[in-house]
Amino acid sequence: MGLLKVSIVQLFGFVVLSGLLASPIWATTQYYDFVIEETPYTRLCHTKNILTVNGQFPGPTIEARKGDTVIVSVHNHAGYNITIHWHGVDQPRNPWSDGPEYITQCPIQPGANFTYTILLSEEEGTLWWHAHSDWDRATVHGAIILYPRNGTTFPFPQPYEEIPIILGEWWNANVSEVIADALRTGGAPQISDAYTINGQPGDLYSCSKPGTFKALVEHGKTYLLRVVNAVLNNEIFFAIAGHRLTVVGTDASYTKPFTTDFIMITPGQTMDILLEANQPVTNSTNNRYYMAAWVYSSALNLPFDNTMTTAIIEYINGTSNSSTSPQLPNLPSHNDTDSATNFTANLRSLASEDHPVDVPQTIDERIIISVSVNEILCPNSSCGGPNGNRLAASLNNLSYVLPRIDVLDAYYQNISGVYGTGFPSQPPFYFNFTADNLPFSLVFTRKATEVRVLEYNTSVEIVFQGTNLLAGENHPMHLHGYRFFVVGRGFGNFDQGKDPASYNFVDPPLENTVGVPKNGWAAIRFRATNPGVWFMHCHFDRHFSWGMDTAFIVKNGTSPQAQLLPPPSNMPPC
Ligand SMILES: *[C@@H]1O[C@H](CO)[C@@H](O)[C@H](O)[C@H]1NC(C)=O
Ligand SMILES: *[C@@H]1O[C@H](CO)[C@@H](O)[C@H](O)[C@H]1NC(C)=O
Ligand SMILES: *[C@@H]1O[C@H](CO)[C@@H](O)[C@H](O)[C@H]1NC(C)=O
Ligand SMILES: *[C@@H]1O[C@H](CO)[C@@H](O)[C@H](O)[C@H]1NC(C)=O
Ligand SMILES: *[C@@H]1O[C@H](CO)[C@@H](O)[C@H](O)[C@H]1NC(C)=O
Ligand SMILES: *[C@@H]1O[C@H](CO)[C@@H](O)[C@H](O)[C@H]1NC(C)=O
Ligand SMILES: *[C@@H]1O[C@H](CO)[C@@H](O)[C@H](O)[C@H]1NC(C)=O
Ligand SMILES: *[C@@H]1O[C@H](CO)[C@@H](O)[C@H](O)[C@H]1NC(C)=O
Ligand SMILES: *[C@@H]1O[C@H](CO)[C@@H](O)[C@H](O)[C@H]1NC(C)=O
Ligand SMILES: *[C@@H]1O[C@H](CO)[C@@H](O)[C@H](O)[C@H]1NC(C)=O
Ligand SMILES: *[C@@H]1O[C@H](CO)[C@@H](O)[C@H](O)[C@H]1NC(C)=O
Ligand SMILES: *[C@@H]1O[C@H](CO)[C@@H](O)[C@H](O)[C@H]1NC(C)=O
Ligand SMILES: [Cu+2]
Repeated sequence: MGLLKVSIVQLFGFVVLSGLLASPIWATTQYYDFVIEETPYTRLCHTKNILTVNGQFPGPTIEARKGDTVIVSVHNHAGYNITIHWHGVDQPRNPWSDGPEYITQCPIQPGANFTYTILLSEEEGTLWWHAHSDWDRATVHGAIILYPRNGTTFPFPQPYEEIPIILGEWWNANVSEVIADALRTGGAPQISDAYTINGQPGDLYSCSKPGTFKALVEHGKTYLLRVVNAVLNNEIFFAIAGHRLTVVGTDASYTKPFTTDFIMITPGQTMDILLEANQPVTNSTNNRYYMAAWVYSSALNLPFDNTMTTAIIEYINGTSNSSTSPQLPNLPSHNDTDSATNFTANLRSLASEDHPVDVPQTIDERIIISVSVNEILCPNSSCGGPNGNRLAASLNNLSYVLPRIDVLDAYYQNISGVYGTGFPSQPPFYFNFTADNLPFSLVFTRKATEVRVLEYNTSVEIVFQGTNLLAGENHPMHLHGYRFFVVGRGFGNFDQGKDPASYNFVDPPLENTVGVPKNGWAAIRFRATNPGVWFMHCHFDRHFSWGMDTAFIVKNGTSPQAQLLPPPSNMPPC
């Protein structure tokens, strides 16, 4: 495709959509209706009402091509406030449709509706959407599949078929009550009862065998697995018995293909994986293979749901023998940090001529953020957390509190008293963040609603520094409105003098969620060219609920193309 042709299209090819948004002529617009409902579902021998979209769990898949626009009308027919987030979509200049409750919008209240405009730009591969209010995303989520633009192809041979793999986490209890109870008592939330693949726990759980997800494959064909980790509180190891996995993309960005026996995926991340159906089908006992997933638990001594979810790959033409169990894959042990680290280190951007990278080589601002699980003092020592205190979590020792009206509205309309702009660019106190034993006095944090303001076009580096306060563990940090290059990761304390020398500026992965290693650090870079209010938070929902969050306000630039779009007329009121 000639450069000249592209620039002509860009010069002359814009059509006006909804009177506001310009869109190139090769792009199309898709429309979806999402009805939020409470729907009875039976899993693990229990029937309960769950929140769904259009009665489905997982919810409907959105399919589009790179650069398209997707319009989703959300109608709330349930008894809950709700919002929807389009996870990993940059939404250029359009934070109005990003979704996080009390950050960019007020919730869609029962009986109300809101129409989201999802502006796709550079994303290509797999993303997902999920509720961004309380823990509603446990059941309100689905895949977003972004095909190459017409006239372009995958940077790998066309797969025969695609298989979505959405990993979820299931409670027999009412999920709203699980988090509400935890926040009331100050203790840790009740752990889940199962993990799910495409909504099903699978054969190894009680009452689950009949519904187990099964993918039929044909010997000799290659399949594209689109894996989404929609689990709430845990990182996951995933593997398929008898097969190796070739990772070709993550977070809607292509990677250099690499072949592995298992993947480690954090909540919020997606992975595109080629599966070659290369096992023989000539005998009757081996035409079915389990795919399986369980937790990678980086923290020592924290209780977690250690069950295993499975689904089945079945070769057609083989003889199915239902009295023989398929083989199980070997998953790394729950505490195998080496395997998790080695896997993650293999993720590299494709960085080809057709998929170049544009890593900021120099930065205007480095922001160092300590990431901690904390306590808040309970005066009567009778809260449910450690030492009779209340569990909390923080970034740079501030535990974020959601305001009563959204930050975007307050910013846009200049309403004072909603948020402060004092989120610090450094941890307020330097200590040996990852030491085995830390003074107890450091474990406390305080609540605040502080954001950080960035000038348009600032080249930013963020170093997330994990700490060993209460429990060192991995934290999947997610930034809205941007994808970022993960230029460095390491264990121990980040060393400003030494560590940047080992950054990868050649082919770092482009992600929207980065796993910050347990008792370690991760460095990301991006250029602040998307004006708006953009949430940043840990994608473990318990940490998110405890305040491991902040937001960036990126100011308007000078040209009209560097400024916020106007708000839609039907923003939900508070
Ligand atoms: C969950 O519990 C809350 C609070 O008790 C209740 O209002 C809600 O209807 C329950 N949700 C479902 C889906 O049953
Ligand atoms: C959506 O809500 C608006 C009020 O904000 C209302 O006028 C409209 O009828 C609603 N549409 C539907 C389909 O419910
Ligand atoms: C994309 O290509 C398909 C088939 O090649 C065609 O049916 C479709 O109309 C094209 N869409 C656009 C927006 O050009
Ligand atoms: C079935 O195929 C597998 C894999 O090739 C082989 O290891 C096994 O021995 C075969 N079993 C029988 C009964 O032929
Ligand atoms: C199915 O497997 C069982 C147990 O391994 C075996 O006894 C039986 O002969 C098999 N049936 C067929 C049709 O292969
Ligand atoms: C990891 O778990 C295994 C048991 O599954 C245990 O033997 C081993 O000591 C653990 N390793 C660490 C570092 O805790
Ligand atoms: C991880 O990678 C290192 C260095 O490549 C290697 O020495 C180690 O054995 C690997 N560990 C695991 C568990 O794969
Ligand atoms: C202890 O204090 C907390 C508030 O800090 C309160 O919620 C709780 O009810 C109190 N418990 C008792 C037993 O007084
Ligand atoms: C920080 O703590 C780690 C782990 O306990 C220890 O190995 C390291 O020596 C400490 N660093 C300093 C500078 O004290
Ligand atoms: C965090 O702030 C609290 C006070 O709000 C203080 O008690 C604590 O020592 C601080 N911890 C760190 C690690 O800075
Ligand atoms: C940013 O630019 C838009 C479009 O020109 C304008 O409406 C808005 O007031 C500007 N400032 C802020 C804070 O959004
Ligand atoms: C629902 O949202 C409205 C508007 O922000 C708020 O006033 C109300 O308290 C919320 N309801 C619940 C149950 O959180
Ligand atoms: Cu976390």
